[in-house]
Amino acid sequence: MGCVHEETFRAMRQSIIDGAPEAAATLAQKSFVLGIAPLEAIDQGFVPGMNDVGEQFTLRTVFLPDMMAAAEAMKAAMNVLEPVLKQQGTERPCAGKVILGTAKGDIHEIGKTLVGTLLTAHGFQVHDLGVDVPSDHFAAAAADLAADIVGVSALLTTTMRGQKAVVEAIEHAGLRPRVKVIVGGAPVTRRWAEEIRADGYAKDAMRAVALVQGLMGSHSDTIRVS
Ligand code: B12
Repeated sequence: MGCVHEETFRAMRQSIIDGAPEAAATLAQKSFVLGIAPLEAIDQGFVPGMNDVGEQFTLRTVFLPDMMAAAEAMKAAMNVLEPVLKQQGTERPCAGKVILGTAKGDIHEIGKTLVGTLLTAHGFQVHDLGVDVPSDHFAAAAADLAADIVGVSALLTTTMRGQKAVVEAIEHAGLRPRVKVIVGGAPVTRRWAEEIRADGYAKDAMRAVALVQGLMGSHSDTIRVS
């Protein structure tokens, strides 16, 4: 027996594969009426569509314009779902300050933005530096805004080294260990995070929230002990 929303999820996935922003936005709206939680729509409907397009790109059965159209459709869906996700965090006391951005040379923003939205929904104050961010900008922002956590996203194997550069920049600025650096993005692994001495890694946005909550916990522990 399939899930009752299986057909809607399939249509969501297809709207991304088709690169159809209007269909994606309409389906996102429809999810509210059907009682599908925004995160469920993202995880089970829209993101599998992005993954499908990515796989087909590797197999050369779709090309760059298709991937761009898919990203536009994803953004259209997120524009509808994001305000609802964020709303959940507005009345909470600030749980911590997080700076987010995509590593230098990398313009993939969807995953990073989703992590930011979920952190906001869980009461964190998020400053999004955008895409293609040089490592020293992360360090400068961390100092200026007195951030607790800096999160660096990388979707290309070639831009992962930008994450290492951020760890080093935060260290050179004398901000470690107070400021924690976390990393993520499709090619990033726990092993890579350990290798570059990042403070944490998460595979998806929900796990990123748990990671940040954990690090904020250990942060106040450190203060208590010292
Ligand atoms: C959409 C897309 C694009 C769009 C981006 C649009 C945009 N505005 O973001 C466009 C078309 C512009 C694009 C361009 C390119 N892309 Co592209 N793209 C993708 C695609 C299909 C989906 C990425 C995505 O949005 N996924 C959905 C989100 C929700 O998932 P996510 O990003 O992984 O994020 C989640 C987690 O990783 C994690 N996370 C993410 N960031 C962070 C940060 C922290 C701190 C934490 C804790 C967690 C975390 O949480 C997120 C939410 O759950 C992927 C394939 C794939 N499946 O990854 C290829 C892919 C990443 N692209 C690829 C390539 C090659 C390119 C180009 C070089 C193509 C070209 N020839 O020009 C360019 C590079 C441009 C550049 N300089 O950055 C390759 C990378 C190969 C590699 N190993 O390096 C991939 C894997 C496709 C493939 N199979 O070959 N791309």
